[in-house]
Amino acid sequence: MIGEAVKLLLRSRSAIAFTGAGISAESGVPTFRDPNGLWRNHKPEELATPEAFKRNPELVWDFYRWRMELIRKARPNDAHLALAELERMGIIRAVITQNVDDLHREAGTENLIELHGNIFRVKCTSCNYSEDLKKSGRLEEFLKGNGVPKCPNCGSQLRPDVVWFGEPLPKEALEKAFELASKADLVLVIGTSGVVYPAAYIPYIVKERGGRVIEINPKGSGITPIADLFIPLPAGKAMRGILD
Ligand code: BJW
Ligand code: ZN
Repeated sequence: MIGEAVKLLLRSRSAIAFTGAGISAESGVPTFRDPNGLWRNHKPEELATPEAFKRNPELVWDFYRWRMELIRKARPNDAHLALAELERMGIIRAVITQNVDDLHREAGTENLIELHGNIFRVKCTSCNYSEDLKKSGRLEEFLKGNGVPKCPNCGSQLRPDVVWFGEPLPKEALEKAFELASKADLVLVIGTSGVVYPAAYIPYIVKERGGRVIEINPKGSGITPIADLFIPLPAGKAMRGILD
């Protein structure tokens, strides 16, 4: 199975990777829809909405501070590192991720498209203020804080710069992702349940244009029915096998 994946990758000319929360599971970052994805008895999908933020911004900020703390301590695993290596080898062109955890960047992936934002960025709910907390050096200060942080520019509430349900994806990132998908002859789909749109269209676009779909996921997903090759293994193990 791994041998077949290697053969397809080596034969491809414009492969891309499409990743979801499962690729970071082995780094200790909980996924959204697996049984351990609960925080204080709330489903993450009930907290990652504009309605939840309006209703209870303190609760949503508690959830994001908890995740930021957890993600900050996480390190890229063999799957993130292997994708960066495949990019350096010229085998994959880009990584399109739904993850907000920055682990692909830390692993060294250069052509990275983040469809759902980045957890280390915040933005104002009123003006166009935005801040990258890793770059500004204010991450510690943020994590120590309580309640809802305020915009230094206008005093309104700040929110995480991530995409919640019902919100549009960043235009440029989505266009670039669709463009790459429409030109790709192979997509390596890793660790996503493939149920959240428009991101989940990506493998379908590749397939529709005659490209191959390789999926790595210990369980089946919304993408499995169109996979040419399904590898039922954890991401780290499968990607180590592919690189060896
Ligand atoms: C392993 C593993 C291991 C475990 N190795 N694998 C078309 C059809 C139907 C609905 C819609 C549609 N178009 C839009 C919608 C509505 C909605 C949607 O998709 N709903 C469906 C759920 C029904 N989409 C939206 O609302 C999107 N916006 C939108 O469409 O806007 C339109 C608009 C246009 C113009 C103006 C206004 C509006 C936005 C979606 C935003 C998603 N946001 C989140 C939160 C991000 C912030 C944060 O992180 O806090 O994104 S929700 C959450 O789901 C997160 C993820 O990126 C996303 C996908 O989840 P993912 O990554 O697949 O994780 P899991 O947990 O589901 O799966 C993990 C997988 O890993 C599993 O399969 C495991 O088996 C596997 N795994 N261990 C490999 N070791
Ligand atoms: Zn502001």
